[in-house]
Amino acid sequence: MTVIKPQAAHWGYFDAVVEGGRVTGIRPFAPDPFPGSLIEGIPDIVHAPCRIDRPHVREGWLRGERRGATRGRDRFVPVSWDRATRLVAEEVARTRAEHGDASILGGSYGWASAGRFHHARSQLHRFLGLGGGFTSQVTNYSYGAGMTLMPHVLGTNDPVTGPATDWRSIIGNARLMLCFGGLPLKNGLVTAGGAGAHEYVPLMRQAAEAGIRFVNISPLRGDAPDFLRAEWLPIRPGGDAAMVLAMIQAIVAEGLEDRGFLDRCTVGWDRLRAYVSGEADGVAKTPEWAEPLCEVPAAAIRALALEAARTPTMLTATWSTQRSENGEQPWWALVALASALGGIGKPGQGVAFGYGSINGIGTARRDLPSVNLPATRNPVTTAIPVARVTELLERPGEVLRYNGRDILLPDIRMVFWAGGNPFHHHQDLNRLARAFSRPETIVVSEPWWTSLARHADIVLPATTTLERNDIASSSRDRFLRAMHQAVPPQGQARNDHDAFADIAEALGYRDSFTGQRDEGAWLRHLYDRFRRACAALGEEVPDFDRFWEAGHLEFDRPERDFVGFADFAADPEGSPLATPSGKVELYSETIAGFGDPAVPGHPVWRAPAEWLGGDTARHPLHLLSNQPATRLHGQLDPARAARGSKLHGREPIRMNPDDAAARGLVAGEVVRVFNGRGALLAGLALDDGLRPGVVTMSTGAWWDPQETPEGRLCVHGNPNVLTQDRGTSSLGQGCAAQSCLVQVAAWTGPLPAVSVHEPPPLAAEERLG
Ligand SMILES: Nc1nc2c(c(=O)[nH]1)N[C@H]1C(S)=C(S)[C@@H](COP(=O)(O)OP(=O)(O)OC[C@H]3O[C@@H](n4cnc5c(=O)[nH]c(N)nc54)[C@H](O)[C@@H]3O)O[C@H]1N2
Ligand SMILES: Nc1nc2c(c(=O)[nH]1)N[C@H]1C(S)=C(S)[C@@H](COP(=O)(O)OP(=O)(O)OC[C@H]3O[C@@H](n4cnc5c(=O)[nH]c(N)nc54)[C@H](O)[C@@H]3O)O[C@H]1N2
Ligand SMILES: [Mo]
Repeated sequence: MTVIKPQAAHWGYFDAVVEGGRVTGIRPFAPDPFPGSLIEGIPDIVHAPCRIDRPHVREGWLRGERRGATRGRDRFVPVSWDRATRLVAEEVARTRAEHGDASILGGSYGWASAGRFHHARSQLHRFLGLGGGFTSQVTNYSYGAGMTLMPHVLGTNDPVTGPATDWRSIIGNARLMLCFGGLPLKNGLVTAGGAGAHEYVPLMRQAAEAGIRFVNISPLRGDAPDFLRAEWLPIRPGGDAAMVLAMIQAIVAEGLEDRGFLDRCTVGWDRLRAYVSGEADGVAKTPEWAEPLCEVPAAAIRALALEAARTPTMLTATWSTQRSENGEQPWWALVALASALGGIGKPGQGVAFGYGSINGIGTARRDLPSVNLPATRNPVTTAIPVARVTELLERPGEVLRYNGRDILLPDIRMVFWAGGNPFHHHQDLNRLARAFSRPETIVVSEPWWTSLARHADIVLPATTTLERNDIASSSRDRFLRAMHQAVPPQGQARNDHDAFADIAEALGYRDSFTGQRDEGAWLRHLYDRFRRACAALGEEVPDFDRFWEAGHLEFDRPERDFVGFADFAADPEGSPLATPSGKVELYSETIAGFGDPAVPGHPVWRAPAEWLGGDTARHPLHLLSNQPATRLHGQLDPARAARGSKLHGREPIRMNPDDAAARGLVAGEVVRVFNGRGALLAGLALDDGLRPGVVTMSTGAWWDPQETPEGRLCVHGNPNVLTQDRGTSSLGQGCAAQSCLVQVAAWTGPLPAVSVHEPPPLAAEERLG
């Protein structure tokens, strides 16, 4: 018998086709104009051999080896749920009693799954928060530097997270769109919380048909889809701030800046102008100055600047352009360029980030409350910027400078992670693994044997969304999805909520954790809250039973196109920004007051330490580790699309044919990619749409470290063994993964097998329950 169940993933809504208790296929969500192909991997992962079938405990940990290097190499002992529950409860209680609540790291950064009640990180925060608190993490890997900067400059993160000026407003009003990092189609496959409709592809096609001229300023030609017919300026990675500052200089030199806008709506223009003109430091930031830095010809920079000054222009940059050393600067410079052009607040003009980074930026959204598990209070107030996790473990008792504050780093004794994977997301994985040997206990909840689960002491097997009921919802979308349980939990997997409820019971607070509700009661409760909040906004939505039966809700598109900062630009005194001056801060007294010479009060050019403009003697290639087209981060790596993309089972590295020829490398062969931090094996793919000197590898191949005659290698191709682990700056402390130099050579040794999609070595099951 075939059963169809409505479901959702970050990579789209779908119907699950269920036969004989197994998911055998999926059908795309009918209203979705561009469902993408990632959803087809669902059956592969729900029934994958690397599902965690039972709770497990690391053998050495059971023997009492707490701190030390065996983590990640040990065997695992299968145990009962009762035993695992007791062990976790005892460890939480012991750690709190001996070392205090702040010694538990529960930040648990990660994307987890689409359903909002069973959202693993929210459940974990509730569990740890009600139990006394935990050290947390703030900001994110996506745009951590940008989101710390923008409140100082624009008083809001809207141009980063959305709402951003609608594509329809761009289509109707812009004639030129400058895209730093391009508008890569692959990134629109996903929306956090689930996408009912992938609307950005049709909208981009309309923009091309409307005759807007696109310029793709990126090391990769493929970052702009062919249908945009974009001009390609193959910029040197990390050179964006120089190019943008030079555009401002070129505009000022011709007297083309919008003085009216600058006077009415900004502060600090005089100081920025003095910097770009060279009055301040004797160096005029002319296109000729910028050319050797960004390697875009001076004539092209000047021509583009003057064209933008005479044409309705939209500016955008992908989020990755701030995921590098000094990543705050190109974004602040773009806000300054948009101000000089006077476009902020005008339909289809100004600046917004991420049109090419995720589905839902600039597309119609609900602007209704989301269906989220309500947050509980965390009695511990210590939180680190998320990408400083290794430093947190490495230097307890020391100080981390972030956004003008000093954070005293606590001594972490226990790590609890659910719904994220630092061995996917973090940089310099060999260093992270060393830092991970320091805590006494690491608890991980995961459906799959990811690299993080392999580095845990206690492993709790979690269900996937297909094994539970839930509601999918995203503020970047205009749908709401009922997710019906499609198959029974696989093996002994359990929902995070149920697992944490039992641990809470052992610790004496089950009822406050569950709120005395089960899954069904929680879904009704969350939906009813949502419904009441909608009613308060004048939006009628059906009751829970009708929603559940229908499988989804669809909300109308807003009638008017959203234009960022329209009210402010029309009346800067009446609708001021939430900055100290109420205006766009091209000079920020606040940031200047932080006193870091690397991040002065206005946007500047600061050369990265690691880039093609620096010391390239040993590692002459710039590695960009961008988002994968074939999966979401580490998720779906065992599924068909990602598997099919690999070469000899390794993640592809893309390289310009000239760089390959210079090294005697041929397409399809396995190569060794290395620098001072690590090494990996990859399959070589040639691409003449890559700027020479730049190589790219997508993130997400599960880390598979093995000892070989050539040293320790990730034999599968996870680029995070190569990336550097340092903050963007003391301001944002964001992830700087894109500033990374490597070398590539032929691999002549025997080819080690990739073993990471199989379960790790197990010891015999424990007898005593
Ligand atoms: N080099 C480099 N590194 C990067 C980036 C880059 O550009 N370059 N990008 C960064 C960015 S922007 C991001 S957002 C991060 C992403 O990093 P993460 O969000 O940490 O990556 P995911 O693989 O999505 O991890 C989510 C994990 O949650 C698990 N999970 C899913 N559902 C459930 C559930 O219901 N319960 C439990 N317990 N677990 C569940 C999944 O199996 C998966 O292992 O990576 C960052 N890392
Ligand atoms: N299919 C798929 N889509 C995804 C994700 C996924 O895992 N899979 N992850 C989602 C997440 S969590 C996030 S945060 C977003 C991230 O979205 P982005 O950060 O925008 O994605 P990336 O692919 O890392 O970067 C886009 C392009 O920027 C270019 N670029 C990199 N460095 C530079 C530079 O210095 N200068 C210039 N001009 N260009 C540069 C690269 O060529 C790269 O291809 O993607 C989301 N979308
Ligand atoms: Mo992200």
